[in-house]
Amino acid sequence: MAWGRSPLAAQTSPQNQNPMSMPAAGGLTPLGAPPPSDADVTLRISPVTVELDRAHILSTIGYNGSAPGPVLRLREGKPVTVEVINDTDTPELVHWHGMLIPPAVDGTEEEGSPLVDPHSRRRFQLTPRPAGSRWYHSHAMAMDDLHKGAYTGQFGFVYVDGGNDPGHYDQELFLALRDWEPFFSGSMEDDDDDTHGCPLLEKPAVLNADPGGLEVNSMTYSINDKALGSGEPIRVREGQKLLIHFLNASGIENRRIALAGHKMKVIAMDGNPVPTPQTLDSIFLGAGERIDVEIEMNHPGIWILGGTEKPVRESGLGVVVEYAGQHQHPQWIDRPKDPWDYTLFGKNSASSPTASSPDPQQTIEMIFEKIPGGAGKFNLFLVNGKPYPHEREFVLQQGLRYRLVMRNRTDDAHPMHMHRHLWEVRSVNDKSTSGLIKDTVVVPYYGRSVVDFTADQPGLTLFHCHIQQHMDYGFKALFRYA
Ligand SMILES: [Cu+2]
Repeated sequence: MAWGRSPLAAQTSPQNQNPMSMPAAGGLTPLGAPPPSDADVTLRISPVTVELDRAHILSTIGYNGSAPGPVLRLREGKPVTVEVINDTDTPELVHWHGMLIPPAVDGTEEEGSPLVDPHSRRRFQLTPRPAGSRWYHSHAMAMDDLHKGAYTGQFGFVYVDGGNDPGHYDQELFLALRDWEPFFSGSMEDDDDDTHGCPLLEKPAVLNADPGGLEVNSMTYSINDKALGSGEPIRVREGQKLLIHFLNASGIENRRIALAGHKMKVIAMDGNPVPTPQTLDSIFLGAGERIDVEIEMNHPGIWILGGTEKPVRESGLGVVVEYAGQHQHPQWIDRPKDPWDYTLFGKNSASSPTASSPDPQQTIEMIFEKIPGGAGKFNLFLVNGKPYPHEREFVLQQGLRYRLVMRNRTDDAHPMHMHRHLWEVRSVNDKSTSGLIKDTVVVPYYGRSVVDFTADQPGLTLFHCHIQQHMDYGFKALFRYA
């Protein structure tokens, strides 16, 4: 498969898209291609095969015959009709992560979105907004079935065009980080955390010493649908400027990645431009997060773009970046990891001397706890002392500005996501910032994160950890509007 035809480089535009011409790349069989339809976007959920490399040809569930599904390019504010066809034997939900849309089309059972029943189809109309890098994925529960929900190939980018993209790039790429063939493990390698060494503001004085439950692990990785060394390289020329949209589409782990020999300028997080861009050796993405980077191609050679953890990279999480005219073996360079710190990207006194954000009118306190082995074979997660569901505990008044204080009293870093709303990050472990807008925030190991948001999207709103197993075993909450 040529690079330019990989599913995430092929950009479909609903305005001029013939559904039959959508790329069926990625799978060995084109059986999942959608039938003719007058919907703007057709997503067909069906079994697919994904050839990561010759040794790993997987069977999973995907969209339109591939995994990842097609990159959908939608126009901000222009309504689209989406037809979801479910060719599988289980009910499904397509969630539009990061979009400000009503619960009925958000693809979330807890919010009351309708299921797409097995072997049936359903139409949704939604108005994509705000502009930026969003994504779509299954929001089905998986519980102890590692062939459902976020463990499948049901994910893809949605890029919402705002019409004011300067576009001074030689190449624009969509790269999704993934793990495959998940399995249960009693001893999770803690290679995804990156928040150890932080102040442990929320560490309890007495720790629960019960043996932990089984966790979900993986040793098979890819970027898009190819393992490192398989598939075509990203071909570049000296002097080019790349725009790369990264997505951590894992339902299992947070990840740090780098491009050997190059720095990456972070310009947007979760699709929203950052107030203070930073140029870094590596970037960290919690499950569900997106980061947009610019890269100056100023170091000719053949390089690896991939996971900074060697076992992860060598098990597939990477892609080769090849300058024209170069012929050596792909190189990796280990670099010291700077601590990942969201507050660096917020407004600072230099960039915005008069920076001020609206003061919140109410504060919501949330305490996250883990009961080792509290869900039979698995761990149980609590929000304010209870697993989901809570009884009318988080009630919002429309129009008010809220402060959400997330206190993580567990030994994992959790990527917390709130549907249908935008968060402004205000502090991480008491280091304050403002102006950084996100929909998913990694709350550090035994740490504390504070975000503000305006209750301006009436209807039920799901809040949860984006690690599928944590969400399935208690780690979610529902916000209601009064
Ligand atoms: Cu979690």
